[in-house]
Amino acid sequence: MSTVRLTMAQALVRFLAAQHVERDGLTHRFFDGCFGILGHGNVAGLGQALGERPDLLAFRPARNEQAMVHAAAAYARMRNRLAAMACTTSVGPGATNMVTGAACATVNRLPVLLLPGDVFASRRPDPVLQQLEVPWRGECSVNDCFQPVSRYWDRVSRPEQLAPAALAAMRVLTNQAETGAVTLALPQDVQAEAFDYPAELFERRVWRIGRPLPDAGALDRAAALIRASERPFLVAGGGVIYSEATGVLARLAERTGIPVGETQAGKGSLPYDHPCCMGAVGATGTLAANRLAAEADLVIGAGTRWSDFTTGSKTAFRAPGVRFLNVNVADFDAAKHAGLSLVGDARATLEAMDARLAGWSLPASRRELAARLQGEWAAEVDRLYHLGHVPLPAQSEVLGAVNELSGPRDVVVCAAGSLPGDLHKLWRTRDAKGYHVEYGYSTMGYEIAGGLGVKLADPRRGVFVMVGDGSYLMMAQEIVTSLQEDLKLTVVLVDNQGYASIGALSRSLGTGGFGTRLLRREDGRFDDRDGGEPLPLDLATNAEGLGAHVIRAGNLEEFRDALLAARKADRTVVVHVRVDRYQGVPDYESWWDVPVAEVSETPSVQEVRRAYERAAGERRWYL
Ligand SMILES: Cc1ncc(C[n+]2csc(CCOP(=O)(O)OP(=O)(O)O)c2C)c(N)n1
Ligand SMILES: [Mg+2]
Repeated sequence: MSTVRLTMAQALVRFLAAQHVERDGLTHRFFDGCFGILGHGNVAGLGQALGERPDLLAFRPARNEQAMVHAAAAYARMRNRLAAMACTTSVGPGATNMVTGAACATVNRLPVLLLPGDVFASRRPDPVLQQLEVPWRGECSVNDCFQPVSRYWDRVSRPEQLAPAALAAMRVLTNQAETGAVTLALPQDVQAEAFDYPAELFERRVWRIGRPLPDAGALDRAAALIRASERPFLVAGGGVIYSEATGVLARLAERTGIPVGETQAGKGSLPYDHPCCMGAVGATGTLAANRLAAEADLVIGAGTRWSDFTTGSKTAFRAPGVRFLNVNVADFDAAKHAGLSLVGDARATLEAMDARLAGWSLPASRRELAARLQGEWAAEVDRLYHLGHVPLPAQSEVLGAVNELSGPRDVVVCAAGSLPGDLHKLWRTRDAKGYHVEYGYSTMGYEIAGGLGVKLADPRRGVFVMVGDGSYLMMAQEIVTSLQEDLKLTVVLVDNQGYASIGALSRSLGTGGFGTRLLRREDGRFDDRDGGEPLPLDLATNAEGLGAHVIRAGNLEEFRDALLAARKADRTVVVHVRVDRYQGVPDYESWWDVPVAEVSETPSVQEVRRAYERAAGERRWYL
């Protein structure tokens, strides 16, 4: 057997460079590079290995470990989970900074390979700098924190363990049902240790991503359910986009007339003006989708994990005998809501369904209803895009301007605050990859880092990052990385001086917006009332300091001009615009379950509690 003498870190780099995936006959490399921040724990191990062989795996230094995992997750999402990035860190804080990123990737079912440095496997110098000692468990380190947020977790405590650990990691990363964050904790002494690895480990390896189908019996039962339904409604989730099922979905919907609502990850499954596209469904849904959802007798979920935002906390689907039918590559999701479970690839399964539904379609009256609702919704979007709100514009107008002035293949990126809900309702998606809102974990700080990952995955597309002032303050530093990597982003910094979304939520719950405005502390209160002295923040100047080309827009007209000027800039642009904090987009016959205090001294809370109990009484079990 031929062997190669390498350090564990060198062996890992060689292995990663040799991994490929194949789907539908197309084969390409799985890893496009490695983000990292070096320190003790990886500088002499993986750092040495990456530095020695930049031809194998490109190293991309980042500014914050959490951010680099977001960038990696966004990259994988943009590549429909067929490619990924690795992330290397030092021990201790560098490592645990990735925990939030790992959770975010796992919630969103996106492959990222995390390589945190770890304390010495030998334990000879213990406790090393940044080691958190666990008095009752010698082999525990902070990297054990990654276990519940990873889909596979391992610690490579001997160099030869790399072979099984790396193969197990690849199985999970490329498994469409199981994928998410995969963590290989790498003790720093082992990274630098040499071993005679079998040469076979480094040979080109192709992981085949199939298109599994449910069994014929399940497909027959599903077709019978649909044929027997009078008011079916289909909910398209991220799985439709990842499996590239948008074409077959469009055909199926068009032929049968089944209207389609979209989740956050599934938005873009149909172009916004497709006759069956009812847009967003659920808590942040459109009136069109929510009306049809409410009366549906059969709800077909395709590639969705049924989050509470999609189901309106189990109030969106209201028909007395409503049944569910779930197409999902993961049986975990397919089984939800006591649905008829179709475990399979979304594209292959929808194709099989289409064939079984030959000759069947909904009566013209259902299509007419959908067309009328779609038309009414288009008018509502137009209204919100052009409110003429003064003196400050409304956020919906800023969003509308970005939509109208971006190209059909450009991508909008967002994650937390009031923007995701507004985007879900109002963004007119023209391309299956044009809408990128992280709303599985809704991580403040994902926005700019995520935009970086999107641009890296497809540099030919324009990338518009829409970020609130709160999220910007949490994580803006990857602007620097975008300059370093020459990845131009257009960042729209929507400044409403604080956490407006939570302020509005708080006011709706009777708690007056407490703690959600950026105010100088005044008599111990942090209420969201007018008055109070805002903190002297200048985020535009902050962005300038990070090297971005900054444009300050004082009103909507200037904002539109700024977007046009941003096109000509040769590096990342930040367009700063103030919007009216209190001019939100309404909800459309939807509800989201946020528990209200059962007892309180505050009359407004008592009143909201009574309304909460009434609304909560409408919740369904879907058993
Ligand atoms: C890391 C993280 N911390 C806290 C939250 C809870 N949260 C959701 S939105 C929000 C405020 C966001 O503020 P900003 O970005 O200014 O957007 P706005 O609400 O003003 O639209 C907070 C605190 C979160 N989603 N993520
Ligand atoms: Mg804000």
